[in-house]
Amino acid sequence: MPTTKESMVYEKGNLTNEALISLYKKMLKPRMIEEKMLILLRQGKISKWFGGIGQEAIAVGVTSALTKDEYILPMHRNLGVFTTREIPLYRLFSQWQGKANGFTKGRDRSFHFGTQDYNIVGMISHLGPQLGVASGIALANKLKDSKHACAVFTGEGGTSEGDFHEALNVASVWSLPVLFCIENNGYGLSTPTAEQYNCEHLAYRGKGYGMESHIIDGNNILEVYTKVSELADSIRENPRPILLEFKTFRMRGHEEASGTKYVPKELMNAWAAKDPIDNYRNYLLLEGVLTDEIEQAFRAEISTEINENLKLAFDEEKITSTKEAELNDVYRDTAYEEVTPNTETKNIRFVDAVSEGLKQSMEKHDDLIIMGQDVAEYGGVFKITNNFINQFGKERVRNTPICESAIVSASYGLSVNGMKAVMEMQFADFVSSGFNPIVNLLAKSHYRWNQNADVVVRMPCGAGVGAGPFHSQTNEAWFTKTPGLKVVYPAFPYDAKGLLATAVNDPNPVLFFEHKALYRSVYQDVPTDYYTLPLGKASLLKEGNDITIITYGSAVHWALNTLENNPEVSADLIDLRSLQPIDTEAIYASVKKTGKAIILQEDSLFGSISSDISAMIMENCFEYLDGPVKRIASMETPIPFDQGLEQQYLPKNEFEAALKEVLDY
Ligand SMILES: Cc1ncc(C[n+]2csc(CCOP(=O)(O)OP(=O)(O)O)c2C)c(N)n1
Repeated sequence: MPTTKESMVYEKGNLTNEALISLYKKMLKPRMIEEKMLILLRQGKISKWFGGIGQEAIAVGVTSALTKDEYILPMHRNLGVFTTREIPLYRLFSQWQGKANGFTKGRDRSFHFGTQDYNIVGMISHLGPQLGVASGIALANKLKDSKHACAVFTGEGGTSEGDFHEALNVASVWSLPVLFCIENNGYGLSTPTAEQYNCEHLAYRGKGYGMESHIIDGNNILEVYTKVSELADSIRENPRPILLEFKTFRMRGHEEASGTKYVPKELMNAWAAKDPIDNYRNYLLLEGVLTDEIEQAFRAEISTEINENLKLAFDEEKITSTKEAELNDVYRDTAYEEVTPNTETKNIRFVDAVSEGLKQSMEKHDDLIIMGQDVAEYGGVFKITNNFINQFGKERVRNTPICESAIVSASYGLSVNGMKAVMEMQFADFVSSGFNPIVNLLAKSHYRWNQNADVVVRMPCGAGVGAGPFHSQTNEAWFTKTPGLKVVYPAFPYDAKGLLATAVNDPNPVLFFEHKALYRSVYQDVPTDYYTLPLGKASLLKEGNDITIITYGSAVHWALNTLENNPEVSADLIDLRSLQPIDTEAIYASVKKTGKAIILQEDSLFGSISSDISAMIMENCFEYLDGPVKRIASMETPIPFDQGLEQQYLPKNEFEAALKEVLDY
């Protein structure tokens, strides 16, 4: 059961006077910075401010309890984390002004940044994914046996997100050394706790997760520091997650401009009396540890530091960049490492090629972890990881609970902590449950703070197997739209194996689409050795003069079939193989030669790849065209279950007529 404390009583235990006073100074600094920010805000010199006044004991106490090489994942009110890790203030000020000495090159605001130099991983606005990232970081710590703890923050509002549940559940099932720190400060924007959750204490939820939990007076620095120090020591030795609920109060508006009108005055007054700094100062004065002179000296020193650093930040030029520089920073630069296979081949299925590529990547990268539902003993629903645990063990081939969002976030956490992850979506359709961290966390990470996401998400996708609206989608267009993601979509076993190896080597996030209907129907002679193939290079499957057919995935086989049945058609057949990056050069060269283009895809039409390819051809090859570009795609409905309806939905049977129509134009 969690323990509570009714009033603020300071118990110094074995702490030396030096330690006591250091904690005071560490709290004073963020408070004085915030007071300065409020003045600058009134003067119109800064734009927005999310205040943590009154909550300093939590950020400072937790950060002080961790070692500097342990990761900490703060939220928007945790200035004390950044100052306690001793980030030079001018860098923080520059960050808030969007200047180059900050941490995001003007690309993200306020506390939305991380820095590996200080082992801090910043939040994204969506709050919840932060918790799953901590689980991933802790997993890497555990696998490396680093004996490191890790702490992550959330507000009580953030605990209502599904990510909270997923991250805590995973951490508990896997016994990951994370301190989950809830700052319960009474309000989530204007929403009071009674409208946020319906239990007495959030810490009680720990029991439901099979997790130890504690309630801590978040305004009492000594209680925070001593309790968290003890618990951090404990999880370093005996890895497990612990849920901590810090009781505190938000003394300012959600952000400064929104005010606190909705907060009853009595509540404000009651919590003002519990101010963590005033109370601790009084205690230290009574103990004779602090004197007015020391206090004045601290204030003068911090004030000078703030002013000097503010001057540096204000004097710094506004940031400028070029479109080219911005575009070049979306992805981590990666030198493609070509590995050519020996000549020995074996005739295998698509599914075997994926499995072999993955297995050989596991052999090549000791730090590669596979995660997914039922991937361990069961071998995955498509048996891609069959027998993997015998060779690599259950630590590296991990069954996950059903929690796509937390596993995507945890994959990112592994990457932050220096490892690699391949996550298997059981079906590509279920990626919608992990959509947020893919498009917001993985995709934007390198651009925002130069942190790559070394994650491959495997996506068994596609129709043709009569599996209905939730097991048949080909949803690549959800991701090709998002800068920062790579999207690969092979159509043959040889390509699947080599491209998967490259996707794993690539330090950027890659969505790797594997068409289920091809798994067991397409065979090819595939090199038995490990080899790689470059991303962003299409393959020209057939050469002809009259038309260019552009396609990928399962539709490649429909096109091949159509050409086989119509030997008189002289066409270039381009299998894109990868959609982001996309091989525009191959497309343009072919269209300029043939003067006609038709794009065939399995996805439904509107807002899809074919639309963009069509537009790009118009923009870049217009003068070479002898006819309108044609797009052939599935119907604008969900994918139906009945095989007859599914066939009607798919564009397979319309292709031949459309091809002839364009040829005859
Ligand atoms: C997914 C999502 N929904 C809504 C918001 C808007 N929003 C930002 S902070 C916030 C309140 C958060 O409350 P809490 O987690 O208790 O943290 P606090 O601000 O009180 O420290 C809201 C609603 C958001 N950022 N992300």
